[in-house]
Amino acid sequence: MSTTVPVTLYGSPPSLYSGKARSYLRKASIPFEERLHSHPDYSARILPAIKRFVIPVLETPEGDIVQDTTEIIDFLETRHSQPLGVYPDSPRQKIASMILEMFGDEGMLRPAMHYRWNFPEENDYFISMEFGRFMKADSTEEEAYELAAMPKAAMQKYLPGLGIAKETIPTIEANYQGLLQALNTHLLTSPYLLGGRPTMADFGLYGPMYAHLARDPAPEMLMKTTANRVWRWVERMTAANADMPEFPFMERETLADDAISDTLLDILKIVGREYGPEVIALIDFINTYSAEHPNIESGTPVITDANKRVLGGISIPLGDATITVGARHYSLWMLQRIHDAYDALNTEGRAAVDAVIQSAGLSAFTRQRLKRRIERKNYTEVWA
Ligand SMILES: N[C@@H](CCC(=O)N[C@@H](CS)C(=O)NCC(=O)O)C(=O)O
Repeated sequence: MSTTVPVTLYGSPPSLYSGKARSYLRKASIPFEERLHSHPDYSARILPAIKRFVIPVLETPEGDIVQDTTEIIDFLETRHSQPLGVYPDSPRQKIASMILEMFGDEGMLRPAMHYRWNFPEENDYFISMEFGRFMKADSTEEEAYELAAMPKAAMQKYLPGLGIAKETIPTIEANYQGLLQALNTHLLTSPYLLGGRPTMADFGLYGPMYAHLARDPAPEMLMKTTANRVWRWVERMTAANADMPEFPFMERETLADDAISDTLLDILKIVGREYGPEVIALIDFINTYSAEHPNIESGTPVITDANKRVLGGISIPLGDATITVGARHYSLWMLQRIHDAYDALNTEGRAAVDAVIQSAGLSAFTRQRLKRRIERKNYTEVWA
C-alpha cells in the first residue's frame, strides 16, 4: 500500500464508527480523503461491492475495499510501514485493549443512541442538519430537515431493540454517568487508556464517546460539565499528534510491566458488571441457535432474511429490570477475536490475564466458547 497517495474513507461526521476509523488514520499519519456516502463513487464502486449501505468503508489507491472498523484498522496495521501497534504485545494489556474495543463498539450503543435520540429539545436541530447534509451536503436548512426525517424515524424504531425505553432510561443514564466518572478519574493520570499511546481500547471507546456523546449537544454538555478529563481525551483522540501536554514526562508507550492500573481496573469492573451478562446471554443464544440449525452450510450468511437485522431476542438484566434486546451476533465475532488472542497466550500469559479477569469480573469475555464460529466474508458475518 502506498503511504503517499491518500486512501479514501467513506464516512460521515456524526457516524460512530467513522469516528473510530478516522481517529486511527490520523494517529497513524496515513494520508486520507474523507467522502460522504452521497459521493457518486460510493454508489458506483462501493455499493456494488458491499451490497448494502454501511459506513465507514476504506478504499485504497490499489482498489482494496475494506468495511468494518476492526478490519480496516487491522488491514492498515499490516500494510503500513510504521504500524501504530494498536494491540499491545503484553498479555494483560492486549486482552484488556480488545475487551475495551468490543465494549466501545458494541456495549456502548445504548447510551450513545439514548443521548442522541431522546433529547429532541437540545439535539434536534443539530442532528437534522447533520443527517440531512450527509445525504445532500448543500441542503438548505429546510431541505435538511426534510431529508433527515426518514433516518430519524428509522432510528427511533431501532431504540427498543437496544433496550432503550421509558423504564430503562434512568439506569442507562446512571450507568453512563458512572462510567464517565470512572474514566474521568483514570484519565487524570493517563493520557490514553493503557498509558502514553492509543491502543484498540481508545479507538473502540472513542467511537461512541466522540460522534454521539461528545458531539451531540445534550451529552456534550453533560461531558463538558461533569467529566473534564474525558472531554480532553476525546479532543486528544481527535488530534493527529499525541496531544498530551498535561503529561510532559510520560513515555509514549503503554504502561511498563504489562501494568493495569487500579483506575483502569475500575473501568474494567464496570464493563464486566454492566456488559458481561449481555455477552453471556448472546453466547447462549447463538449456541442454542446453531445447535437447533445443524444443517446450515458453512459460508451461509448468519442473517439471510434481508428484512432482518438480528436472529432473535435475548433477555438481559439492566439495573433491577430484565429486558429483551436484539441478539447482536456481530458482537460475537469480536468476542472470538478476544478468545483467539487469549488462546494464543502461553501458560504464564494466560495466568496473568486470568488474575485481571477474575478481579474485574470479566469471565464472560474469556471463558465460554462458541460451538460454531462466526466468520466475516464478503463484508458480512457467515457461519464457519
Ligand atoms: N461493525 C461495523 C459497524 C458499522 C455501522 O454500523 N455503521 C453505521 C454508521 S455509524 C451504519 O452504516 N449503519 C447503517 C446500517 O447498518 O444500515 C464497523 O465497525 O464498521
